[in-house]
Amino acid sequence: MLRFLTAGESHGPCLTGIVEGLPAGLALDLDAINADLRRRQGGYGRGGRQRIEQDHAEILSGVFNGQTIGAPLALRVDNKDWPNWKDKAVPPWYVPRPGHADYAGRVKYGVADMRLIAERASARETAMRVAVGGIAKQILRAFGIQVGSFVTEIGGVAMPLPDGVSYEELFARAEESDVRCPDPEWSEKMHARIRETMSRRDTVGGIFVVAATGVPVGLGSHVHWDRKLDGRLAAALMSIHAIKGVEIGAAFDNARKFGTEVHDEFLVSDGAQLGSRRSNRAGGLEGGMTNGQPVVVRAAMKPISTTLTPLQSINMQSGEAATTNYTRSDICAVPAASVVGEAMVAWVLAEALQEKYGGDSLVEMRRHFQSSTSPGEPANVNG
Ligand code: EPS
Repeated sequence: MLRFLTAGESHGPCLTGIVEGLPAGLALDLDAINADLRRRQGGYGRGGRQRIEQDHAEILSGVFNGQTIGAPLALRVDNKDWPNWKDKAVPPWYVPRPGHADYAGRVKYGVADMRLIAERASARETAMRVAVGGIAKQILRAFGIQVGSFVTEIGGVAMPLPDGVSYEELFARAEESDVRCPDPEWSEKMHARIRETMSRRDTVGGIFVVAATGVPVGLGSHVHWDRKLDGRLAAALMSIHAIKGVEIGAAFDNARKFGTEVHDEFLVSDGAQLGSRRSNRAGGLEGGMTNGQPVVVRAAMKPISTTLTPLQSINMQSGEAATTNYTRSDICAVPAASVVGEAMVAWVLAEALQEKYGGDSLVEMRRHFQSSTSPGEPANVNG
């Protein structure tokens, strides 16, 4: 079973991750992990912190001569901002920011200074998720699966999805844009929306797509609620800071249509492969299992809750009305969140891949993968 944990505060010395259950014999490309860390740091609309950090992962265990050995893998990403904070006298925070973890965290953990909540609630933690997800991506790549993302909407500026462009092409185009939008004209409009938000001293959210191609049929399962892959993907994406909505395929649009307009019909002629479809409105998932089509999920991010313009709040020590204090933050982090979304989707797919084709080594996983049933070859359950 694959699992991971992260530890670390936003302004502490470092972020730490422990990944367990990795198959032995996976050649790890640290440069690819660090490239993803750089991608997460980018994006127009980020705050001053990203000029300080240069995220770089260090592997401390579980790897020998560049390959996993089946043992727990420990990772570390340093916070370059730590020396600036370690001896700093920061006044306690008594005024919760609406939308942040401050208020509920203070009540739940019984700490007066809400900075103690904000430190761990910070999206800084997602740097470690991207490093861990980078490992998951390398497992997937060994089986021909690719995960990428792009941004479709920022602050209400919504790009219509282009027809007939492959996901690989959309991923590649997104890399050219500093808002990770695959269309240059829409990129410029999103850029303008962020500029306008800055001048209004406000924040914006948006929507991104994560897609995975080359996914085999049958990851996840229909037999139990907690094995359904769509639920697991939604939970993983919703666990990312500020993500408040997840859609599988064209779910919300599908909800407004007739069944005959929605369901992805099978193609049985024209030399189409058994199991090919006319469309992919289901986002590659039926009955909680992958169906061989690209897995497509969208996530909605709320605007960052640290706003330059104060919001009405309360001083929790005095009980008096107060307005929020501005602390350095991002104006828009949707492009960064899309890279974190890739990491979480990659993680869930790698977990499901290992459940289906499991083994203690990559060689064993590959053997199981190669000998698995094909669409025209049912297992002999009912004679
Ligand atoms: C964050 C607040 C800002 C962001 C941070 C998330 O940090 P700071 O308070 O140090 O300016 O920059 O994100 C990161 C540090 C990062 O690497 O993504 C928050 O409150 O969630």
